Amino acid sequence: GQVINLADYRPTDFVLERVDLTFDLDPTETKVEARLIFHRREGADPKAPLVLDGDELSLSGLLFDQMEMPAEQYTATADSLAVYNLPAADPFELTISTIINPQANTQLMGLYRTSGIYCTQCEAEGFRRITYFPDRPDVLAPYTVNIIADKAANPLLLSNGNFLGGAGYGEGKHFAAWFDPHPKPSYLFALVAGDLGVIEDTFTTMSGREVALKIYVEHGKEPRAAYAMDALKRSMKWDEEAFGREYDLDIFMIVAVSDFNMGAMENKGLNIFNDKYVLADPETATDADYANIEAIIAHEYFHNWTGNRITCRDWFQLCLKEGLTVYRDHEFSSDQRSRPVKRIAEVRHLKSEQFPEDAGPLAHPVRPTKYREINNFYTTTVYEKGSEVTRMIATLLGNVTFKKGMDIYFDRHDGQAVTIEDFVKCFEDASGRDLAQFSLWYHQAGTPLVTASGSYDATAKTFSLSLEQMVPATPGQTDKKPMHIPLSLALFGENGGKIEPASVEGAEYTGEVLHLIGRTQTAVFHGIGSRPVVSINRSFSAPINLHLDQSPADLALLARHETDHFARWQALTDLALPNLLKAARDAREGKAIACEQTSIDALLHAAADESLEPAFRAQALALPSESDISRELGSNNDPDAIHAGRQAVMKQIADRGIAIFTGLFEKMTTPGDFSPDAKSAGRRALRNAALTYLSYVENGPARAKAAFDAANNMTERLHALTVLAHRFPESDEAITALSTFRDHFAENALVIDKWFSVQATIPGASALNRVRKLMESPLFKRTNPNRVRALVGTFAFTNPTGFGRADGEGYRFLAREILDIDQRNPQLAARILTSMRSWRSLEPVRAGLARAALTEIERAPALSTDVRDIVERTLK
Ligand code: BAL
Ligand code: ZN
Repeated sequence: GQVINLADYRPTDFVLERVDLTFDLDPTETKVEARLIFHRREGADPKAPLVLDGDELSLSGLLFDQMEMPAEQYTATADSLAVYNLPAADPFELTISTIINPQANTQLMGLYRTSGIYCTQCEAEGFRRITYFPDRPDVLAPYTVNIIADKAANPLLLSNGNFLGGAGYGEGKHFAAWFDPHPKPSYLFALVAGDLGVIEDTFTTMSGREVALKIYVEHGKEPRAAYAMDALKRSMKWDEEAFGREYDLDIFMIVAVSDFNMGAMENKGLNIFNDKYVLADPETATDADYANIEAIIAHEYFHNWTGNRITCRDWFQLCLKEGLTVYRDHEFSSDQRSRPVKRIAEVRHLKSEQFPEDAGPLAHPVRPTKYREINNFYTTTVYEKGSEVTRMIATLLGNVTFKKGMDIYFDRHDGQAVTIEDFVKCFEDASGRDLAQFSLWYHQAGTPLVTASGSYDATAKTFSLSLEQMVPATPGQTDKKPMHIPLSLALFGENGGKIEPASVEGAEYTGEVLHLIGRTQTAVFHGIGSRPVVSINRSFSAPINLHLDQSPADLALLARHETDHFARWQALTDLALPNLLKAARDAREGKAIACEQTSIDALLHAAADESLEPAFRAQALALPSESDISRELGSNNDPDAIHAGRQAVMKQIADRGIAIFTGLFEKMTTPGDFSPDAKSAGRRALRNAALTYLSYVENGPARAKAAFDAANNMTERLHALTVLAHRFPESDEAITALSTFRDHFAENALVIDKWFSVQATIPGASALNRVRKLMESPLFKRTNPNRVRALVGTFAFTNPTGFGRADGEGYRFLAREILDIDQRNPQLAARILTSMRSWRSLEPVRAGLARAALTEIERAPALSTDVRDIVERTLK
């Protein structure tokens, strides 16, 4: 794996005009014939050879314009095919034959087998495992695909685009032909063959065309695809209404498979999904599952315009399609559900996943400039921070101008492979604003820290807000320039009413957005009649860390009166956090832990406030997680102390709020038929939060056990099981509930994943032995990525006291597992290994043990490029 640099980008010497693929499918010996028509690009070196990418391929035939290619005119290796003496200008056809083994493909990249069906995953560089090809996103062509296969085993033969026709093919075989008229890069190629069930529907587009919709799942699972179909139709409608984007083929297909590295894949007209993000029913899916399905169905569908019609010039531009499409799916979910609650969930996710990445050894810009393994750049920085950057453009320009910029983008670049610069230019043209400084968000890694302090002058009736920004150093970037930071900001009076300034000096302040552009800047608000309480970064308008000293009383005022409910939640979090940090420090020193009362009262006030939606109240009650606390502490972290401190704070809140929690637990039921809508989900979330707190007061498993037995939906059942297992792991109630749950759902892989995850997250040093034992269970399947993530991934990512136990055994365990997984599936191994990214912020003993485990991985022979890249960057 050598380093690829953005600066080295240049277009191909040859233009690909057409692709004609024929697959003769066989589990271990699939014959692939690729007929490719090329011509030399105008102005390209007339002597340059054509060099195609391969990966573990062997060439079984090569024709030039249907004639055998002389051996001296090409060289073929497992990872490339170079062809010499090609025409200077005329088009020519190469026919490339390869034989591949889908059954042996455990990497799940290229063409592979899962539960008896054939499927593909080509992004980013999987197509080169199928045939030699210019496997890069700026090579776009229309594809014809012919699939030949045994008819009984594979009644279904699918590929991208529109169905051309099919027929028998002798000896029990049949074939089907597909044509995709939209030029596409190879990473969007897909093929599926096998025997699957289907649910069908139609969608009539805004111009009146009828599109056939099909979702394919394993036989018998059809009813569980109904919600995904509903989400798909809502997504198609929303993209027409919100962005004016219509679907462009006669058919849109989704196939759900059980072995998949990613969440899902946006292949043109034929999305392939991890079945976790398709299948749901009231009995087996949680509210979070429903919300994820809705979001991911939408995300992949939205890629049809942001990703497929307009794609990336090179993989450095990954955020061009991912950041933008995440932004679009966030907007969709916000419109379908509660916008502030969705925003809170987004920010929680960003802070718990992306902020640690940006603060650690794996930090990289949203638009990186170099990589060794592109698979390792499907990160929360590219996706979630990329989405935040798009969101900031909308905040800076306002929604109307933002949409105008999007229209320019769609008009100007349809059918092209473009860059972030092309994208940003559309918004400069729409607004007349210079976005050069703003573009640093794409190029500078690290979470900016904004330090703010306000002072009120009663005589002058002015409020001065001093702001200072600092972008921390990150690997390869030590000198940072000041960024253009849009801070949504408002002032509130002592009575809770909003104060409108007469004018603002020292900073642009338009539409309640303050533009911070200097390293330091002071904004003076005039006409302020009484001391204001300032609310900064409302709706989390910029992905920054904010330091602003506010008194508990001021925060409590915002928690009650902010009109932006995200900011209310932020105020509650800001009230809780110092208590949690202090509790962690006190626990470390063996001191008694006591909470500051204002914070508890504000929290309980929000919990009991019936004018607030239940989903919001549940978010308010979910305190910052243990990893949030360690991120805030920053260094010298002891996971046991953080855990003990947080538990003590929970207990104090529970003791004081017992009446409120008892009331909520009784009242927040959802009688009648199950409905996954956001409102009902909010009631369940609040009821579950109450159950958690009550387990601290009652200190016994009885209530959770009763809730487990009485639950008529997975959200409450799984939560009750979690409370039992996490709070009372040794109790008979927990042990019985875990085995009842396992036996009842043994046939449902997605529920069994949950059963593994609940146990992987039981706090404390004994978790490791539990995980080891679970790996010996007949239900544990090493070849299934969902199962490995559910047990090993969840343990490493979300069990700080179990994984980070003081003797370092958790880290050693992970090292061995990574080496084992890497043999089969490097992408999966590398992803789970990123759970070690914050090792330097541990206290010295644990940090030393973590380093030793990482070093053990680094020294192992025959590491994949994926794992080598992560381990070396993590240790550097
Ligand atoms: N493109 C890979 C999966 C996704 O982000 O949609
Ligand atoms: Zn995506």
